Amino acid sequence: MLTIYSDDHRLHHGRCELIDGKLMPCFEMPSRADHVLDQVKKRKLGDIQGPTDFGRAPLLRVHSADYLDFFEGAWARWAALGQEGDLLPFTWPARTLRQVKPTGLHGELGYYSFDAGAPITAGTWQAAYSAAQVALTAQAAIQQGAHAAFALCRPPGHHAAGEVMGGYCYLNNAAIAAQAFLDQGRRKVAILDVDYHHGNGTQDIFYSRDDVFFASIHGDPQDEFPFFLGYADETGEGAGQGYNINYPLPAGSDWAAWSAALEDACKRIASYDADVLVISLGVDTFKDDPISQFKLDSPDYLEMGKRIGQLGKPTLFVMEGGYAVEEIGINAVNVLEGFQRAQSGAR
Ligand code: OKP
Ligand code: ZN
Repeated sequence: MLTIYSDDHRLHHGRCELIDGKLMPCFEMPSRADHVLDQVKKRKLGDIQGPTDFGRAPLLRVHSADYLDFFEGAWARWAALGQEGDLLPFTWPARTLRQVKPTGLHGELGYYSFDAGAPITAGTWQAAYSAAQVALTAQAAIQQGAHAAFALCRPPGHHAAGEVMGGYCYLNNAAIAAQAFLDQGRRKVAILDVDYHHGNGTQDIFYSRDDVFFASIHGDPQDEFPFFLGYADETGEGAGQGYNINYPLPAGSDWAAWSAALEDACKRIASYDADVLVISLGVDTFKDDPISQFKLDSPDYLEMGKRIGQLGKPTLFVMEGGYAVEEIGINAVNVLEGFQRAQSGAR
């Protein structure tokens, strides 16, 4: 399987995040991608190539021009104020406030974000832009005939909506790739989000559409980030009614519970009859993940990949979360190897 990777991810290195009332070093750190790349090499998954630059046009199919312009220019505005620390939002237009877009930096940042978990640093735009190109390059490989490809994206993307950053995410790599498939002639795309956290951004982007089926298996938002989306009664709206499915699972869920949700999701994806499959591949479902509450073990990821492979669809894997840094590579590559085993078994 081809892997697409860019060193540009290193340009994004947030300093800290607020966890349990304490400022902690960001869990979403550059070494995450290093560990995944190491395993890709060590286990000889296949070729590793850099991204092609497809420009802004495919990003604009998912994100607004105003949002992209703000994100690209935000650091320069912050630096012009003499600031060197990370740029972080701290006020949002919640209920009782107006959905106005202020002209000042902090107001605009609050307007374009939903939490304080997505710090903007000097290199964040370039890293996120390159991650989106990584996803698009892997997507192009599938469009050109590859059965599968791995987009080793960092920063992740599935919490980012059309005009909102948050949850370590800025540009929705999986959504941008899914939209590119449609723009290049595919008629139906299924996105399966296996990250521990609900893919609220992806859901929102495609919620009223029937050309993208979205399924997400995640920690119950009653008690888990992102709290305000990801419930089982969110099934799509308008033309998108019936094309969104959420599987919120309780803390402590193990492979038995998780794989039952996967089985249902796979049956739904099969009956949707997608032309192509995009996997939002987070491995923060791992038992030792420092910010998550599921109990999957490393061999379970082989099974996960195998079940996904049995769908028999051209499949784009897009890296999302996973914070048990030592194991993230093992677990992510287990999914990819499991997928490949299912392919060779089918032939
Ligand atoms: C990004 B991805 C934990 C706070 C967690 C944000 C989590 C973002 C996860 N106390 N805050 O889906 O892996
Ligand atoms: Zn996650």
